[in-house]
Amino acid sequence: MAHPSQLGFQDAASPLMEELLHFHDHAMMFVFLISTFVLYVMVSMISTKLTDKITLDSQGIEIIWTVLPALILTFIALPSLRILYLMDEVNDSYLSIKVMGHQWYWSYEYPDYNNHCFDAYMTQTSDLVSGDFRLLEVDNRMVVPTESHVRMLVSSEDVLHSWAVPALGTKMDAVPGRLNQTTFTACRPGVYYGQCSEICGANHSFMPIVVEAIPLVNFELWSMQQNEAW
Ligand SMILES: *[C@@H]1O[C@H](CO)[C@@H](O)[C@H](O)[C@H]1NC(C)=O
Ligand SMILES: [Cu+2]
Repeated sequence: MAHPSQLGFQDAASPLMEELLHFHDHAMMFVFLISTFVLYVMVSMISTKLTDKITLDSQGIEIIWTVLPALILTFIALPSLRILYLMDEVNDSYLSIKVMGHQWYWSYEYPDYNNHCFDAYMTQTSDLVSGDFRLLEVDNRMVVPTESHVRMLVSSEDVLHSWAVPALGTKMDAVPGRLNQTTFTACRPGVYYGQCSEICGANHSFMPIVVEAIPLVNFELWSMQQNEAW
């Protein structure tokens, strides 16, 4: 989760999020270079030394300020497209999980694991135990194995929702009547928090997402326990 008054992104927990962070830094480099340059030019123009009231055109500088921005835009667009298509790719996945948005909770289904399914409601503030995060904990976490491709099938039972976990670089709109897919790979064990990211009604802020990534052996144990409880 983000820590209080955090600036910037959460640490990446999936290869895709790592790519996104790199791209963000790459784009910010141009932003800072251009802002600094423009500020410098504006400040220097306060003195009249750099201006000339009889200049009508200047071929040389016009070529530079046309070609250079075009080059910069290309250097931003190409990596951006690369990540866009990378995020669209759903490789052979180890397991699929179907998540449905509801007003106002998420429900999960594991078709590869005996159709195990459960709802995940936010833990009320009065039920929190010490160390829990207010408005972020749920009663049933979505458990996944680490270092495995997980395919999420996302849809909604009622209105638009969006299933998003920032640290995993995942965000997929849940549209009623439509099924969409996205994928992530958690590279290390951990508990990752997210929230519904499409305004969906009165309790939109109270349907958080908790992904618990554990090693595959522990995941298999977890799924066996769930089946016994069933
Ligand atoms: C699925 O998600 C992608 C990417 O967000 C989007 O372009 C596409 O329209 C969605 N498909 C459906 C059926 O909603
Ligand atoms: Cu929602």
